[in-house]
Amino acid sequence: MLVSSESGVSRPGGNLGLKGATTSTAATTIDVSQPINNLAPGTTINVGGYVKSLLDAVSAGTVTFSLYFDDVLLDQLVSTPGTTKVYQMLSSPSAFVVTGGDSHTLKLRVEAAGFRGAIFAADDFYVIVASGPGDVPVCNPTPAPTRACFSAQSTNYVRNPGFDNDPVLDTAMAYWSVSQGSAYSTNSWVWDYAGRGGGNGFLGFTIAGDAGKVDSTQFLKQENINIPEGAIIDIRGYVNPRRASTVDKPLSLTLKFDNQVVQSYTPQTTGFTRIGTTFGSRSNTRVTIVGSGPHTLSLEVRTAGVENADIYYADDFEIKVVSGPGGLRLCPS
Ligand SMILES: [Ca+2]
Ligand SMILES: [Ca+2]
Repeated sequence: MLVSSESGVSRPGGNLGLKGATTSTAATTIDVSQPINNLAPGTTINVGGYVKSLLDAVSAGTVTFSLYFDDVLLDQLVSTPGTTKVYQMLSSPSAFVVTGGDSHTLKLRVEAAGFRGAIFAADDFYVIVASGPGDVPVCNPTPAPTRACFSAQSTNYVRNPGFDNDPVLDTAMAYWSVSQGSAYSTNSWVWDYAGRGGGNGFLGFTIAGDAGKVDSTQFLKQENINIPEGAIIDIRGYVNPRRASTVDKPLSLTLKFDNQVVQSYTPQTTGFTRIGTTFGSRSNTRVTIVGSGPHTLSLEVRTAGVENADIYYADDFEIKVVSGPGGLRLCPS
């Protein structure tokens, strides 16, 4: 394994992070350690740091991170496809009491197998004294990051994601809203053949005549999505453009979360395709939640030049939290 300090992997608030890469797919282990001196026995400390797997989400490989203080295993994290490229906290489960002499070692062990190339990044390690020997309080104490887990909804954060009838609101457009430029028909709505694989999906279409050719954008939105600031999400939906985009008849479909563009798609063909963040081989980055919310998912579809026609279908939106604020790992479900 080759490790180096690089700028591209730093957590926010710094310039560099540690990056590790393998030169073969063979199983390999690397220890990254630092001597920690002048900690007397009986001192109580909080220990932690942040790590992320850099594997592709489709990789069969795994990375295991283990955090040690004086060879005591404090925490361990095994990468999953759902959390790759997301920094997560590795930390002591509770304040740790130092034993032995005054000289100690903080160690991160990284074990990887089955993948060649960049496999991990690590940053922002800490050893913070909570109390001195004999529980003597610390003058001007520094708060340590708390090791809570984040209780994400196990279900999709998008309500009525497939445009099925909502039993409470009794409409297939429950929780969704539409606004649009003048070329779009106000009858753009859920249709029972516009779904992915059949069934219900949203259909946007233009009105007849020259008015239907006007350069117009339709906004399909779901508001009131509550996810805390700093959490990281995967977001996706499926869209089916009903024509290819051309110079004189442009068509583009843009998925956004609040003001962040997740992905913009200019179709060269028809048919359902996924639009969103990293899934499989897609390289789009995940979305970090900005602001306290509530938040808005939107699909913006711009069309021009084609009247009285189906422009696109949309279906099966999904938002899943992959990390809580501050790199909190998800609570076991
Ligand atoms: Ca850094
Ligand atoms: Ca559907």
